Amino acid sequence: MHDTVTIKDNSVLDVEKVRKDFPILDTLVFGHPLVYLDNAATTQKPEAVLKAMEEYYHTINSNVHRGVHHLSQQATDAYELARKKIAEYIGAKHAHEIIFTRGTTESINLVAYTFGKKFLRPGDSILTSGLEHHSNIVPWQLACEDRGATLKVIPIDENGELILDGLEKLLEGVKLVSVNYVSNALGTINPVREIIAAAHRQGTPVLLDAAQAVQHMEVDVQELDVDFLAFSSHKIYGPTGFGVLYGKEQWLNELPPYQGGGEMIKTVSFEKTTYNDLPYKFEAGTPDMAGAIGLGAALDYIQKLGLSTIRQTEHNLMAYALEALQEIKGLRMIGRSAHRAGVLSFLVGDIHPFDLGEILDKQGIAVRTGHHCAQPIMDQYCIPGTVRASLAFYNTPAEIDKLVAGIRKAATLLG
Ligand code: C6P
Repeated sequence: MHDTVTIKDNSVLDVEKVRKDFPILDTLVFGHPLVYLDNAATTQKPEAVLKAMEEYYHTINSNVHRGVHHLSQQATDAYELARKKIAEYIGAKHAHEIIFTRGTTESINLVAYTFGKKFLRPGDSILTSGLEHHSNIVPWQLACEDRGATLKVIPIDENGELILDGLEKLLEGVKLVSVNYVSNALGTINPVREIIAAAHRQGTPVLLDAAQAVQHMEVDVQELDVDFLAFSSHKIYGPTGFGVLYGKEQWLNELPPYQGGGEMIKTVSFEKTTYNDLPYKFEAGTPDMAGAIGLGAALDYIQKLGLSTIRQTEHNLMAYALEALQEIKGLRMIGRSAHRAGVLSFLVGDIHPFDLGEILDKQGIAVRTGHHCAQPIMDQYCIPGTVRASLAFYNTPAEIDKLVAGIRKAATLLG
């Protein structure tokens, strides 16, 4: 059973108009108009996000939750409004279930550390998958090492899809399941509903790494019934260095604090410290106010365009790109799931991905090459890495044509 994403209407974006919102897309690279196809690494920021952050620093910059003075109140209101917007965007029941972090990596580390400390015992295990980014592997390895637990892995097949046949058996002794919604290396959309349902039948919580999902499709934490969810602002048109951890209230209340400092406390004495309520218990120190406000503005922007319209626009572009790339002689798609979002990973003949990426760069085409922080996937395919073109709604069929022409040129030069 695969996750199907319902597209509510068939409307598509006026991409030429939308592109005007992203000033950086007019950049020339080596004399060529930039073709930005590295959106899975980070997306470009619309003017509305840049403006919101600039306005914050120009007009209300001050520390939040600390001052009675006017600016501090205004900054606090803007900051907490952003939390509400984020909660609404992912369908959280309460704004206090949204913890602000530095990104997906920190969100997963927070859960791995605190959940490990509270719940992991020698002989227990954590279940992840063979399709993960390093940031959904290494934090769990650290927690398992620390607690004498083991890390188990859902295997993948040659199409880059999870093999769920043995899932019930794999779940035995598992204290938490942590998988991604969409693979950053192959673009596979994982059947997360099936995984969550199976885990919950055994009373096991699930963390979803949604770093490559929330910008492409509707993600509703209550409908998914997921226990934790992590994503990064910079991959959803917001600023870098800012991210989100969603957790169900009862889970967040059970976990111990992650870092100590200001804001996360209620009272401090040398004898005993008591901790703050959610979400502040997990937010030690002065937070990134402009980051929160920037992400809030990014979500406003996306919602104005319409997530189902974005989804349909990207779906059409993906179909166009898949067909066009497959016409290239010697091109091998890595990951062949029919359920994919955002990402096209491939190799061409014997050309090293890095060499291909360099030649594309000289033509103004930005792609990512290498293992994409997902080395176990590359090991599975016995390859050093891939060339990855990753799409956003502001990309065009004409840009895909340039990518195809660029690859053909590289193949002639290097083949
Ligand atoms: N993937 C890519 O080029 P941070 O770095 O914390 O914002 O996100 C980490 C992360 C976690 N999970 C997934 C599925 C991801 O794709 C990423 C980031 C980027 O694929 C940079 S390595």
